[in-house]
Amino acid sequence: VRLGAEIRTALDLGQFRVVYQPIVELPAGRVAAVEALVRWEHPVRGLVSPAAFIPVAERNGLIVELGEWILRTACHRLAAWRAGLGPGAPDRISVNVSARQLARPHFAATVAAALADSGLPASCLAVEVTETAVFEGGQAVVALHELRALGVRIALDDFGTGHSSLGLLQTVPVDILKVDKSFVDNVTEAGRHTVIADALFQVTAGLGLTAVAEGVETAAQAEALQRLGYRYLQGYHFGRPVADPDFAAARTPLR
Ligand code: G
Ligand code: G
Ligand code: MN
Ligand code: NA
Repeated sequence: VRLGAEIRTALDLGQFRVVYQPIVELPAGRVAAVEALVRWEHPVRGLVSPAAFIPVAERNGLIVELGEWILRTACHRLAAWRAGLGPGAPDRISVNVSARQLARPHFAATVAAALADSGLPASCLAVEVTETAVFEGGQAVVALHELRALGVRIALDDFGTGHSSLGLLQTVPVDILKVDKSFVDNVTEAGRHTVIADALFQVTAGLGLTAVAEGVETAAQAEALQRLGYRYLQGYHFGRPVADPDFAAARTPLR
């Protein structure tokens, strides 16, 4: 109840921050992309997790304004890195988008405006959506086609955990599958998770899509995923989400 009203104030007072987590490309360990993740620096409550306030913002509708601010901040940030670091900057930034944002008419126009204002090429942006957000088709899927037409990449987030259906991959425009952490957790052992992580990679590769494994916390997991064919990995093993990642830091990806 309280939190909902406070989100409005927080937007006005500029209490939200965006942090960036590396998505690493094997075998070299280059930071190929970053995922933008929002944080709330609350003056009293301290750092409030998006898991706590994003659902509230979705219910009270403020996710639309907050989401647009995150999108604009992220686009400007990558544009600045490209200007400052040249080829040392990541190729792409990935921004989480809620179902409610995607379902609004003109979402693609909002994205186009954020790209134009920042000067970021559309090919440098990916939007991360959940299976649940696009499961029912409708305006959300229309928006994805419009984003695709702009040149923006589409990533399906938390893949394998939502209203999953591989049939979705036939009806929804998708470029990137983010394989959920739950399949990565036990990927070092023979078992169900490993079989599924293997199968998801095969489907992704067979369809010409890019697979990103999420929540990689150990070198052993990274090694196991690489053996299955995964080239793009994300997780605490490679870097936590931070305000200012060091893209040049030497990496030993599998150690
Ligand atoms: O970053 P963290 O693990 O704390 O995020 C928790 C949840 O909040 C995840 O489901 C993540 O996708 C979501 N989240 C984080 N940042 C954003 C954002 O900018 N927009 C939306 N819609 N969700 C976000
Ligand atoms: O739903 P989504 O995949 O967007 O959520 C990403 C969330 O996962 C973020 O909150 C981020 O902080 C968190 N995260 C990223 N890497 C790891 C990891 O290696 N382990 C754990 N436990 N969480 C992670
Ligand atoms: Mn995500
Ligand atoms: Na995810």
